[in-house]
Amino acid sequence: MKKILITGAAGQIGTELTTYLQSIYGDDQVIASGRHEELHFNAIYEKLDVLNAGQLVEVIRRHRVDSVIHLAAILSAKGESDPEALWQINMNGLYNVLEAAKATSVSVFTPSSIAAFGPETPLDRTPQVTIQRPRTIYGISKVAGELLCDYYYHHFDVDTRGVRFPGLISHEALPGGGTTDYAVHIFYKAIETGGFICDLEPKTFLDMMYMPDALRAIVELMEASPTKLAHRNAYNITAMSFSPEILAKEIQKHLPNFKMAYDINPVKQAIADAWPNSLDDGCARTDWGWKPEYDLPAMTTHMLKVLGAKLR
Ligand code: AKB
Repeated sequence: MKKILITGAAGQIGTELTTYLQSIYGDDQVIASGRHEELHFNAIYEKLDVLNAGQLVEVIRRHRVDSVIHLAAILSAKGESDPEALWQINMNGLYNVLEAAKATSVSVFTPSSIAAFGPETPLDRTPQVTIQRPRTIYGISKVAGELLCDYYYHHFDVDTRGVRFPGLISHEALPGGGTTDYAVHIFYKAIETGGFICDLEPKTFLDMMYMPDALRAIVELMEASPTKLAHRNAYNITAMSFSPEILAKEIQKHLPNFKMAYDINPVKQAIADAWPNSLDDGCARTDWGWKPEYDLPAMTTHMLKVLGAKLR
């Protein structure tokens, strides 16, 4: 990657990815973009709506972009309350990005998700290639998006790359409207109030990853030799798998008075129950050397340290 355009740069991933890419490729090499007038951090910024196909091509050409990291999307729980908006942004946005890539020869990274699996998928050590019959509109958009990336790679020679992200835990920007959001909010509440009301049941296992690993995964996959990549839809990647009660116990090792209560959100619980307990990320490890650095204890220690310094 040399000159990179990020869509959805104000979101949970984009906020940190912008500064991370600037630190590797240089401040002038990263174009952050989004639908807002401007961003609060230091970066070249374009007000850009991914639903505006012509503007996408114009921005790519004007900045001589060679790689697009396409992050603009609506997440799982929010999508269930407005499926039409989700389809518009997630599907038509990706379609426009892939069409722009076909016209300008840029490479494209777009994240898929554990949401691309469903109740018929094997739940434990979920393989790279398996049954994908999700029942959320978000999951359906992710499967369709994976297939679309495959299609543009095979038919139009577009260099498409992607990963199936698990829940992402971070301390810069909050996630919005996801099923795995509890694993971020819990840290804020643990520090601010000493207690947290969790909207998923105590034994709900889901894959998770700390943001530094997620950012590194994007760069490592985009920099991998194309000849090594057997999968152009999206690679399973994971770093840890835990349930709310396990995360609460880990936090209590640092904050012994931390208390967890439960008030289950039925929409989120149904979504989480249909997602894998743990992914098999063997193909990513073999093809491009994927290896996470943060497990549950390391992530918890780091989150509490950084957020503690920020919030106290
Ligand atoms: C969500 O919960 O919707 C996202 C995801 C796993 O894709 N964090």
